[in-house]
Amino acid sequence: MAIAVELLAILAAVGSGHLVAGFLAPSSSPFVAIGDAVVRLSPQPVVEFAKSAFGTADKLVLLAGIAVLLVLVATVGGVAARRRPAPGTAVVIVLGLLGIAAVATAPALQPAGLLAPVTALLVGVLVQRSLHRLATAAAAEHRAEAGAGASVGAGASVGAGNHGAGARGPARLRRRTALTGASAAVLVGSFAAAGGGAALASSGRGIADSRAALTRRLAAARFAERAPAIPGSAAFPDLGTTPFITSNADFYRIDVALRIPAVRAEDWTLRVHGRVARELALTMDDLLERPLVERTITMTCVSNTVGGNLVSTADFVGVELAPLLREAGIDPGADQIVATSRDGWTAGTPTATVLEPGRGALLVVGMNGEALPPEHGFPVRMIVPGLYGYVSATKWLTELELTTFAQRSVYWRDRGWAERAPIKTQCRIDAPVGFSRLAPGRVQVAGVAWAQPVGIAGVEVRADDGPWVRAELATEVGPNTWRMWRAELDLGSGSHTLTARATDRRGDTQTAERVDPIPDGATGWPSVIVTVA
Ligand SMILES: Nc1nc2c(c(=O)[nH]1)N[C@H]1C(S)=C(S)[C@@H](COP(=O)(O)O)O[C@H]1N2
Ligand SMILES: [Mo]
Repeated sequence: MAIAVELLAILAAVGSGHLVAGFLAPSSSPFVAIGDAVVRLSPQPVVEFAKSAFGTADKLVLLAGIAVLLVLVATVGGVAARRRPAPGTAVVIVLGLLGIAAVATAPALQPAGLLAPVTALLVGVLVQRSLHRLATAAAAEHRAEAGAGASVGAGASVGAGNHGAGARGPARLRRRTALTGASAAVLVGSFAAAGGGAALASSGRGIADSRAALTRRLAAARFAERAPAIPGSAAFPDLGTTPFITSNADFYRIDVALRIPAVRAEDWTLRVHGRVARELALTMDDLLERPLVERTITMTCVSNTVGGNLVSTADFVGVELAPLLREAGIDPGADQIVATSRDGWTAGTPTATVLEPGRGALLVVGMNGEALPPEHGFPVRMIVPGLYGYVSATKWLTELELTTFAQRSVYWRDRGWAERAPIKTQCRIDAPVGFSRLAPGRVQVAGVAWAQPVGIAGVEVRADDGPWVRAELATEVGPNTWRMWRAELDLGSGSHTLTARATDRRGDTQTAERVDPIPDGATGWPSVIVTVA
């Protein structure tokens, strides 16, 4: 019973905290904030392990892990509180203080946000004390009655025994009923509160209508430049290559945000500051007054392993970043642009790369004909073609600071990743898939290759240690996008390793040397093993 009391108290704390957070500031939910804190404080190898073991499910796994831990702590607290409530109360208070600390140290603290973990602590203590009192009373009644039963057996008068039971019975029933009722109410109330908080966070103060309005606005806008239509010859979907344009639903997603920051387009501002002659503060209206461009760009994550799928292509809509920065008047010594996300995440981009003529760095508002999806950075993100996402593609962008690499470090650099990270030339075999069984004879091999921002000049394929065969390249869409390729190989029966390698327009062929993604991107040739029979 004491364990159930402790569990219910913690559940009530989590639920009420989530509800208040839903009203005020979703990221201030103590449960989520503790998850965020775990991510912040985890040593880099742990975070990397979680990313590789669970992919995008890593967030769910983390929150589930915290839930399991809470159950364990509640059990310990409950056992300690079997006689007196104090040890159980202490456990609730410690957890509550942890929640407050997690919210208070979050990088994007909003002062009102502290109300959620404080509420959680108070509700947790209140529920623990009240239920503990009820449970103790019910248990005392139970013992007293058991004692009365024993004395009946020892020969006390039946009348007296009846009288005793008659007096205690209804009281015991009342206490039991009260305890059961209160427990059920706490249980249902906690889940309702948590659900309500989640609903509020995702819709009440949500961004759906703001996003829809921005999508309509972009559809009606005049464009200075549109992405050309993708020719059918740019991909080989019938051979099993990935579609040229990745749908928003299929676009890879990587970020450390447990909860997607909700910023309405009309509330969004971008501050450009630091080593500039004139600070800028831009609203969405300011941004959309600038020439709108639409470009097809392939984004790549530095964590992509050889053969992996953390690479996707979309038509992005935005405005050129370089002229905007020039208007602010950049100090020539400011070699780094630190871009900050609403949730406090940061990326550092070389200023020179952003200012490079023709680089096409963008502040992005649209993706494949809609406003940015919430998980891809609504309302505004940055994209710099040719750089891995962690040094260039800040989602939920709020701030650009002109500074130096010497002066300021950023999120992933603090965790052992490289300061600068241009995308490495790479390719992937999409067909045949690994471990296929194929009929002997001519086999179609197909895949994608990328070398932003210079583009792909060639791809070669071979079976085992055989001669390299030049692949046929699909129509090029642009140097900042991936390029599909296909080739035919003659395979006899047996097991074969098919290997590919790409050459970029600088004339560099990707190295065979296999290195891990950390610190600045994986290298090595992709290969698949197939069986011909
Ligand atoms: N705010 C924020 N922006 C971020 C990240 C992040 O963790 N937080 N991750 C970056 C990384 S590592 C990559 S690869 C890209 C991925 O963008 P996508 O999720 O839209 O594909 O976003 C970048 N922008
Ligand atoms: Mo990434």
